This record gives sequence, C-alpha cells and structure tokens, in this order.
Amino acid sequence: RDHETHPAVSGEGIGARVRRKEDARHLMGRGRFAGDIRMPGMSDVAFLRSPVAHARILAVTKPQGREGEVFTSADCADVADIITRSTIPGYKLSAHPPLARDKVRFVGDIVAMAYAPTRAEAEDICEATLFDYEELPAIVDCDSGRAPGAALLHEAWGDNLFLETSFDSGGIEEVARTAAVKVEKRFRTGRQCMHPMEGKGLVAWWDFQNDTLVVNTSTQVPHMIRAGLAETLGLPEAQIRIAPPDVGGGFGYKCLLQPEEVLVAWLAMTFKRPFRWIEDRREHLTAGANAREHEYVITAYADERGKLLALDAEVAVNVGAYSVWPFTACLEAAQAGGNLPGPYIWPHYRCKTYSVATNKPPFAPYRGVARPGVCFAMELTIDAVAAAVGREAVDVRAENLVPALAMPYLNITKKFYDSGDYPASLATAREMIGFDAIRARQQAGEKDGRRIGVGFSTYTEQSAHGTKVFASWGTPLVPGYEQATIRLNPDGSADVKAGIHTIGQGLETTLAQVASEILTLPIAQIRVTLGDTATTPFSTGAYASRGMVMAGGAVSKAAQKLAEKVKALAAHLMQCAAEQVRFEGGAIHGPTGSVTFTEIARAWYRTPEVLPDGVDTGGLEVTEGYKPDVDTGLFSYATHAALVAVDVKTGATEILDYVVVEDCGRMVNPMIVEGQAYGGVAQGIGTALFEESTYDSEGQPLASTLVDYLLPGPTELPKVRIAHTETLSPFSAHGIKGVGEGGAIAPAGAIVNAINDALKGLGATLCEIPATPERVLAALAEARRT
Ligand code: MCN
Ligand code: SMO
Repeated sequence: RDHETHPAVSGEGIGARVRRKEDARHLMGRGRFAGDIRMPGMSDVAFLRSPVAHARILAVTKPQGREGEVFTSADCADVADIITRSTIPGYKLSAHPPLARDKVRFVGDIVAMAYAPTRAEAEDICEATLFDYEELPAIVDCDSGRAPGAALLHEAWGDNLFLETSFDSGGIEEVARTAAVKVEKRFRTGRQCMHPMEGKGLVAWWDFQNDTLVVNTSTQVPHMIRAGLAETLGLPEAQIRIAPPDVGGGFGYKCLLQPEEVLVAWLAMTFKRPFRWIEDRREHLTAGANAREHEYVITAYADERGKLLALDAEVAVNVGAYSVWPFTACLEAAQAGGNLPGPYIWPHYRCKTYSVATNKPPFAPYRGVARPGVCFAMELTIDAVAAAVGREAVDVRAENLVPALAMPYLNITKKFYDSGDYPASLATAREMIGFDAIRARQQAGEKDGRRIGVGFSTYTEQSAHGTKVFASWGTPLVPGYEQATIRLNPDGSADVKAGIHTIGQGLETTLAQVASEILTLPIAQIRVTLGDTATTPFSTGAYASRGMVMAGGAVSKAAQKLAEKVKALAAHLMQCAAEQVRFEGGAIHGPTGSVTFTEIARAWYRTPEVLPDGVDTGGLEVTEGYKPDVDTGLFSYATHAALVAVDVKTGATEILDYVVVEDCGRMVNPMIVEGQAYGGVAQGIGTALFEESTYDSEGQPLASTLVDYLLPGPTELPKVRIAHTETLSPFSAHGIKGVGEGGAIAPAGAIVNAINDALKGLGATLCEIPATPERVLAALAEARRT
C-alpha cells in the first residue's frame, strides 16, 4: 500500500526513490561538521552563564593574570545588541546584549566569555571569574507574567507582553446564543528543547587574502546569518563570508542568529585569528532557545450533530526573555492564532494571543512552529465536541474537514488551501489503523488488563510561505524568492549551487534529482554545493518547509534555461533545428544522431572555433530565481492515527500502532519524504509523551541532563506505517509542496486522543502534554474525586 500511488519512474529525476548522495560520507564518518574543523592557532571559547533567572549585574571580576582572555560587555562595546525589529503594530522591542550588560534575564544568559587553547582551560577561566549580582523576582509562567504588578523583565515596557493580537471574524455572540453545543476546554503544552543530533557550533577566522571574516557556522540560513552579523558587528556584509560546514540537523534551532555566534565572530574579527565554540548538551538544555510552551482557553460551538459553528480562543505563549533574530518572539503566537482553525470549516472565529516575556531562554521556531500545539488543541477540541454530541470523533472530524470539492479553499484566517482531499486522508487512516476492529477489541478487553484506545489527528502544513506572509509577521528579512545556479562543466558533468543549506533533509540529493529531471544526467554527475555565501546566489535559507518548493523551483528553472543553451549548441553540431533536439538517458538526441553533454562542453570550453559566429557568449551557466504562483504558500496535509495501550495502574502509555497518510504534492524522492515523516513523528512522540523542559518557581531549569529531559529512543518509537497520495499543487513547479515539518505536527493530537479514548469509561481526560505517567495518574485520580 505504501508505494502504489507512485507513477513508475525511470531514471533518477523527480519521483525516483534513489539513495542519498550525502549518505556515503556521513556513513563513513567523513562528514565535516563544525567540531571537525582544525585550524592552526585556533582557540576554544567557553561562556560564563548566569546561574540565576533574573538579576541586576553588580560586578564581573576577571581572574588575576587572565584579564586578556576574559571578556565582559564592557570589553566589546562595539558589538551591537541583538535587536529584532518588526513592523507589527504594538510589538515591543527587546535588546539582547550578546554579553549581558545591566541585567541577566534567564539562567544561561551570557555574563562573560573566555578563550584558551582548549575548551577545558577556557571553562576554568570562566569558573575563576566572579559574578556579583542582586537577584530580582523571576517570572516563570504566563499567568504571573500577566498579573498586575508583576516584576518587569524590560522595565520600559510597563508590562511583560511582547505582543497582544486579536482576530475576530464577527458573529460569535450570535452563535453563542443559539448553538446546541458548547464545549469549553483548557490545554497546555510543555516547553521543549530541540536537540538536533549535532548541537550549535562554529569556527570563525580572518581570511587575509580576501580581507574577510569567514564563519563556518552550523546553520540553516547562511545568507541571513551574514546579514545578522553585519548588523551586530558593524562590518559590511560583503566583508563577511558564511561558509557552513555539514549540519547535523537544525529543526529551527539553527535558523537564528545566536549570541554565541556573534561573540565568536567578534573575537575573530578583533584578533584576526581562529576561534571555535561547540555547544554542549547541557548548554543546549539550559541556555539554548526553546519552543512550544502554550496555554489555550477554548470555547467551541457546534450543532447537535457536531457540525462546527464557531471557535473562540485565547492563546498565551511563554516566549522567554528576548526576541530572536530574525523571527522575533512573536512568530509562535502569530502562527498559533492563524493556524488554530486547522483543516476544518469554521464559519466564525475569534482569537486573542499573548506573547508573554518570562525569565526563560528565548523562543525559536521548532519543527512545526506553533502548529504542534495548535493541532493538539484543535484535535482534542474536535474529540470533545464529538463526545458532547455522543458520536464517533472520526465521523465528526470527517464531516467538518474542508472537502475536496471546495478546493482551492480560502479559510477563515485567509489561508489559501491550494489543493488536496483532507477527508480522504482521514478515511484511509481509519481503514489502515483498523478502526472497526479496534472498537471490537475494546469490547473484548485486553488480556494484560491495559486499556487500548484509538485517536486521529488531521492537519495542514503551510509550506514555502510567501513574501506577504513573512511581511505580515514583520520580520527584518522578508523571504521571497530563492535562487540557484547551474553550470555545465568542461567534463560534461553539472554543478548546482544554491544559497540554501542541506541540514539532513536531503536537498543535496533532491536538488540533483530536479536537475536530472530536466537534463537526464545521472545524479552522480550533478554536484550540489550549498550555503557558502561567497559562491552561491542569495537565499534566505532552509526553514518553514520551503527548501524543496523554492530551491527546487529555482533549480528547475535554471536547468531549463541551460537546456535551451545546450540544445542550441547541439543543434549546430548535429545540423538540425533546436526544436528537434531532445534529452534522454543523459545524452542529447537529434533526428539523425546524438551527442553527449561532454561533447557539448568540449565544443564550448575547448574548441569554440566549431561554434557559429553568432553563438550566445553567455556560457553554459545560468542563475535563476523562483517563487510559486501563490503568495500564501502551498498546503500539504496528512492524517495521523495512533493505537495506544494505557496501563491505568502505572499511567504508562505504549504506542501499539501508528499510521501516517500524507500528501505533499509531487514527491521528489519518496524515500526522503518517508524519512521526513519518520523523523517528524519521532519528535512529535517526544512532544506527546516525554519531553519537557521544566523550571522551578525561581526560574531554575530542572531538566539539565538527558536523564531529566527524556528524548524518545528506538524502544519508545513504534514502527510507523506510511501511505502517500500525490495531489499536485496547481501553483508550484512540478506540483511540489513542502513536507519537512508535517510529521512533527500531528502526533500529540492523535496520541492524546487515543489515550483519552482508552480512559473513556473512567471519566478521565488529559489536556496537557507531555502525557507522562504522572499526568495520566493525576487525571485518573481527578476523575475519581469528581
Ligand atoms: N522533499 C521531497 N519532495 C517533496 C518535498 C520535500 O523529496 N515534495 C524532500 C526534500 O529533500 C526536502 C525535504 O524533503 O529537502 C524536506 O522538505 P521541505 O519541506 O522542502 O523542507 P526544507 O528543505 O525547507 O527543510 C527544512 C525543514 C524544516 S523547516 C525543519 S524544522 C526540518 C525539516 O525540514 N528540519 C530537519 N526536516 C529536517 N530533517 C532533518 N534530517 N534535519 C532537520 O534539521
Ligand atoms: S522550524 Mo523549521 O526550521 O521552519
């Protein structure tokens, strides 16, 4: 069933299930990550970080004799604060000095920086540096942050809100008066860290030959980091080269300018020699950017059959102390408010959002950005409406999804659902998980006494958001198009260069596949180099599930232009008309014969005397840019279904079966798309059951090791069964839509709905994730009390 929907594909172009080009080096340990780079004279950097969540800085005293190796904010007065401006009305600016100046605002905020020949020595210098402070009351949750008279993080603001937004389609009061069913719910999602396999890290050095600062940073967004460093270091952008090494996962964590990145680059700029910082796990757990801590208050109205009538919501997001560059602290709440209605038809919608500043690390986008929380809240709301009307949630869900016939569909928050059949994905998931058999099995009961339950979760994944979307979020760099260069080399192979980066998601392979689709060259003869700002055309980077659509579109356009040039030369060599030339099997065919790409290249580079006088001297190299035909992005979608067993004695949940039915338009490489789904689901299961970055009432992080912060491993992860459909988008090159985040969006909804289904007869419902054994037992105890 997995593969039956693919058309047969010959060759290695779009749709081919080929192995990844990058895997050979990674599997043999030959990747080159930031931590692998060695340079003569390189120093390692360590940071002294605040041990308290909120304090006024009284003094930072350097160890005697080591003064030259330690830096405080006073030493790098030429480093500008990280200030992320936004055009959104009412948004409040936070200035984050990379080295804290007057105050520290979270545990982990950087107080001093030291360098030494080894990391251990640099850490010793930090340890010998004294930090005197006067502790201030810490704000750790949204309620206390919003309470009147609360301590202020940023005194000048007058409150602790980065931003408040409200949306109202109108008509809610009318519905509230007449609706047969009213469901009121509160939901909460845990705070998370992102844990790419490779943490953040960078090496920065001065290139005297080009008089340029070179930064080998593990990033998703090299060209954006160049802009951010130019802003904070005061160097012209042209004097900064970002040359990212291999990146061992990003997931959003590596799409922002980090204070450490600014400071290490500053050292290289100032001392004109190499410096390195490699984040360790503890730094990631306690000081790195976070995601996902949402609180929802939801009132949903429906008719007596569960037809949705109106949604009234409030979302508060605990976004930490500062806005990150370039996405601000408000992206999460903006996305939450905009995406909450999900794949459903809601005739009326009202939503208020609050981005609450707290004494915790700043917020960054993390795979799915707000939508894992939104989907959890919405999918539990759908199940609650179904319970209120006494029907199966899967039926109520099916009847409220945007139907295929309504496509394209402009939803209540003006999201343009470009194509797809959402109810069909639900129907397939229902069949694959064996819904009817599960109901029968529940009747029979389990031999081991556990209770089983089934849950569904359907979502849309906005991918490749366009210019207007980013402009509406007010970000300082507005992503619009994406560019790529393709060149036919003298040996007849091709080079593809794009400014986007490969971070594990496979673009090195799939961009070659797109070029191969046009030129028919095997992908082994298409070298893809990405990310280096000195050698690639501009790109804002790999995030928001935009890589395949945007960079793929650019490579496709560039390859088509190159194909025209090659055809003109081939027509001359074969003495036929250009229209008679076609590509097949890596060669170029005319009516009476064929030539190879190598012959074309030889003619151009070595024997130009054989070419006609009027030959196009532009060469065998093309740069093209691309943006899709809709500005709101392309909407992929999927339904996830989970079968779980809950042990009511221990509160432990086991996932017995897990199904994904996804549609991301044309798949460039189905094997990579499946990898994206597996990986996303693994992270989503972490969100649903395990991962939480907990804090005490003073803002001390309690999950500072991987013993406290539980990442799911192989024993916790089920075998995921995946089915694809391919509804081509009418609005993108080759009908491609993005897929990078989707897998992570749905699991919490499906799994917690399944847990609640299992607990149904006991009157317990869970409304909070992660659904740890403690929370399951607490819900059961609560049910017994009431
Ligand atoms: N793809 C495909 N056919 C499609 C769509 C995508 O073959 N129709 C493949 C492409 O190789 C593409 C990948 O799937 O690169 C992911 O698709 P896309 O949605 O275009 O996402 P991006 O390339 O922009 O990558 C970023 C995205 C995001 S936003 C996060 S978060 C995330 C994700 O990808 N981070 C990842 N997947 C990740 N996977 C890995 N291994 N590591 C990360 O850090
Ligand atoms: S969180 Mo993905 O990098 O948009």
